[in-house]
Amino acid sequence: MGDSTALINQLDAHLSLFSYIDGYVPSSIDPSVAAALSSKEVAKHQYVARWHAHIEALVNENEESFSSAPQTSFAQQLLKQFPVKQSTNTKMVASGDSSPAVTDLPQYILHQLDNGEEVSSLELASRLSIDHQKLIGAVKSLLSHEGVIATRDITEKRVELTKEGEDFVENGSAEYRTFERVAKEGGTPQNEIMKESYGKVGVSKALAAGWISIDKSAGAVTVVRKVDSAVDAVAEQLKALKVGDETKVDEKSRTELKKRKLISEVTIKAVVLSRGPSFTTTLEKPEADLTPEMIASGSWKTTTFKKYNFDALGVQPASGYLHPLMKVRSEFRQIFFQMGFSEMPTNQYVESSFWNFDALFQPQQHPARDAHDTFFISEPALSTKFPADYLERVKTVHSKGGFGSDGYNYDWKEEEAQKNVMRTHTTAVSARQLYKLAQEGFKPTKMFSIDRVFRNETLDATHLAEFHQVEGVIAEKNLSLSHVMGLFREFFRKCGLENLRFKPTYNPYTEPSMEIFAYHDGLKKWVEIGNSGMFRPEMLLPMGLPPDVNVAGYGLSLERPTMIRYGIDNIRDLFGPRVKLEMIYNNPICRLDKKDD
Ligand code: FB9
Repeated sequence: MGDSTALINQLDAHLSLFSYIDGYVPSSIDPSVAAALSSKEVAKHQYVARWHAHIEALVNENEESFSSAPQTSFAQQLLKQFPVKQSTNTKMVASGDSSPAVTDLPQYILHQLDNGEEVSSLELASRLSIDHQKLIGAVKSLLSHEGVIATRDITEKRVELTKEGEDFVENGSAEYRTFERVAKEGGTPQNEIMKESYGKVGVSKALAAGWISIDKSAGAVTVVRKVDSAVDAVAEQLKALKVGDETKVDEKSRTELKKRKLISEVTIKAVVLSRGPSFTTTLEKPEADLTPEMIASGSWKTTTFKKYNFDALGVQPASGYLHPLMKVRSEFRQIFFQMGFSEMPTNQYVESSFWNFDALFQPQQHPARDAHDTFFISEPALSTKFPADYLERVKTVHSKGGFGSDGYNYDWKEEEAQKNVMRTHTTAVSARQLYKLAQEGFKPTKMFSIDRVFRNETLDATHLAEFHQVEGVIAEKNLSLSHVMGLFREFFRKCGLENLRFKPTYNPYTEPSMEIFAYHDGLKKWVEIGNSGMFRPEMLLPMGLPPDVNVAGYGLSLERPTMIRYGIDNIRDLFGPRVKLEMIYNNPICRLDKKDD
């Protein structure tokens, strides 16, 4: 990566630290650096683009906001990297001094045009030895005064020195430096010279110029001088071109310099200026604001107001951004609401083992219930408030069975159920809501939840210790598996997934249970998109739900669809301290049902 690109990235990063209005103070060299950057380079970088447009706007508006601006250290770095383009005999502005002579550039231009002749912006800039872009800035602010001046776009081919050309001007051409050294040392071992950055080209060019020769007589191959003195014509030519004195260098030499990548031809966009239909040399500063006094006095009728610059960049509103996960969440919420689901309250991460496991008929010795999978809370360690009668029924169905079930036939302990945990699934919330539904009197219900769940799992590229579970619960009399499969099809169709397959699986709280797979056209493979099942009667009947009511549940994550939707393959780039804010700022809108292009 070229160092200029590196520095542009650095500039972009540097500028990204500032929201414009109250942050960044442009320095006096900003306009020059802005001018030095090609629009192609600028366009690639959001903050450089915003800075560039801002500098341009400021230059057009009132250039004094730069002349006084201090040269920030970053500016100095920039300048080293982006030496200001040398137009004909212009003095370097890097040293922070803006062009001393003309303070009011627009006024100066009007005086130049007062003689009725046309003049090119390049000509004016060289006359004033100021940066051409600076002059263009003043022209633009003059153009904001209707009809005062007229401009005609022109392009001019200009020769510019490349970095190496600049170096030759600075330190002499490679061949001349070679000759100098050989002359000073009275002969130099060739391999010594070759170590120099200018060595290889220097020797071949100095040989070609007849300034040196190779002496193989003594052991080491030595380069010796062949002439008493030499003139560094190349450096002279480059100096002439640098100050725009192109006449001093004939076509042949110019071609040679181009071939040696010491100069490059650039096309400069410029304008020819002339008097406009309502030309005047006395510009009255257009009013920017319409004041109550103007209205009261009626002076607004004769006052010229500054034209609104609708191209001016507005103040980037400091706005919030939705994290992609939240965008996908709102997609799922819309789909659930469209399908008549109501949202369950999930604002409690800490759950008792009773609601997280026991209520779901998950036995107390189930592996998921030990600290390897579940985060247990040390303070407050226990919950003690449970609906006593319901707890009894849960105890019974676990230990002895009932409702046609054998149960697990073990000694169910209330103290185990009291242990607080970070909920491992939002199915705990479903259990609470189903119990509430039973207590309030059953009615057909569809509920969903989307929120964080916590599992003490081994971390890898797709697993963190927490993820967002999306869960749907459907409770209806005589609800069958086919109903549910139909509903899953409709749900995932709205997620843009048409081709589903169901694979039997096991969950402690559902029987039958199914994993859901979908063929993902983008990934060209079958993807596991969720898990589901019919909640067991041992879970539902102790709650007091009518025996003919069946309840289906299904769940998936938010992270997986988001990673697929946004092409993120490591969950740490989606969630957590490593997330790049840019990803948050620039991630596109999420339309689950739209085929990702
Ligand atoms: O999200 C998952 N996969 C998925 C979902 C959508 C999707 O959309 C694409 C844009 C098109 C792509 C992929 N999974 C569930 C499947 C797998 O990723 C799985 O490996 C990981 N699962 C998580 C649990 O990991 C331990 C995802 C998470 C999950 C699994 C099960 C449930 C919820 C989340 C459940 C349940 C359930 C079952 C019965 C009754 C009630 C709830």
